[in-house]
Amino acid sequence: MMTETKISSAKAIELEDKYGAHNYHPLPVVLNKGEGVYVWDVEGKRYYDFLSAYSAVNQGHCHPKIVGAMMAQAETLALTSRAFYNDVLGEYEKYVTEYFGFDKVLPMNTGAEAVETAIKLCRKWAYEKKGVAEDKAVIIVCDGNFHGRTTTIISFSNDQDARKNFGPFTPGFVSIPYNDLDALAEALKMDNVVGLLVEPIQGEAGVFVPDNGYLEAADKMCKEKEVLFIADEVQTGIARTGKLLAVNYEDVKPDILILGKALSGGVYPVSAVLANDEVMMVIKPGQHGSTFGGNPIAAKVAIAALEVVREEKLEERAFDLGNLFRAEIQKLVDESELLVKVRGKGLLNAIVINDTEDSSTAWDICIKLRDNGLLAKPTHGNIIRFAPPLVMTEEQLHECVAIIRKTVTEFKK
Ligand code: IF1
Repeated sequence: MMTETKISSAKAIELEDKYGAHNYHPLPVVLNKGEGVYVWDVEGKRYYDFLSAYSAVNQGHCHPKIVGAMMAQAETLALTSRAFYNDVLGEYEKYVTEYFGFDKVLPMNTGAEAVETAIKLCRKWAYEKKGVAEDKAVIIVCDGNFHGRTTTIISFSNDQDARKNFGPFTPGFVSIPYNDLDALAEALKMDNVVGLLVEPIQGEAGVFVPDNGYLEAADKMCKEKEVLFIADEVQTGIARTGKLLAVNYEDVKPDILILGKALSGGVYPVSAVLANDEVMMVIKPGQHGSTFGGNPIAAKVAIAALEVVREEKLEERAFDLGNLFRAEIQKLVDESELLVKVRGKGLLNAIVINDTEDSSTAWDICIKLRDNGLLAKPTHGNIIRFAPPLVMTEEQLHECVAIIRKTVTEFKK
């Protein structure tokens, strides 16, 4: 019987460095187990996971109900493609559309695929329903956006790392300042504007929470101009911010809703685009799709992942624990020269470090956090995102706050 050879951290890192593309710069820790709010490294050290795979494991690592649903379906019928029907996709489509209140869902796999799908839907709706001249559609996006890494999506990014030397770029996008209704009003005066694609909270930009009322006013302005409000809730959705969707903090009903990441609890790539028939029915057979989109495993996994959100009251937990977390970290901000502010909603938070964007301070703090048993990673430069699984208990959160406090107070630049 093959004995499992335990690989050392150094060896694992060496293999990735030698045989893997260098498209990431991971924190130097090699994980081999995850359970709930914890992950373990190959040397057996336990950590609190304060990144949650960028908000994909809201339900906690390897949630037994979700893993169980995946295993059961995987040993029954894993993939049919959409060339044929299967007995679980329709059940999932009914469940997820009723769960979020839309007529229909177009199932995909990754967040970027879902964003691309939303862009195609919006454009096609504009040409076929709104009467915009073909190839003239303009979609408004916001400065500082992150919607994925495909060539079209990075075409409207203003992050040089994400777009430099990947041109030529896809036309048809206009970028305006985030959280700026005057800029939106100006952009909506342009001809052929057909959609606004926006993150309800800008995650990668550093957990930028817009002013209260921004989303509702933007949604209203779009509806008045017959422009589709497209909410990218890939990172902010599925209870992460203390509501099922971040847009639920305001009276906002997106025309197109984009979901991903925690739609599967982090066990499997599942994403989805939801819309009402007026928009969704512009797509006809053969006009869009994906080999794995809506596969039986994804369908069963997503149902289980969404059931867990309700059964374990993850919205309420994220809301309450988030308030507790920010209150505790605010005390540290008030005491420490190193911290400028804490911001966020629910359990999507970030601290701004008192140093320049190009300093290594945020990274160095994350290294010390790792040594103290908590894993987090900087977003841009001097901002550290804190996003633990939503299944955390209050006691565990206090322990994590203590680790952050200890690390910050002992930190020497
Ligand atoms: C990486 C960032 C977070 C997203 C929003 C769509 C997507 C994402 C709001 C695309 C994905 C991931 C991608 C991952 C790191 C992570 C990330 F740092 F890149 F920006 F979370 F903030 N919309 N975000 O946040 O979903 O195709 O990845 O499934 O690319 O490094 P995906």
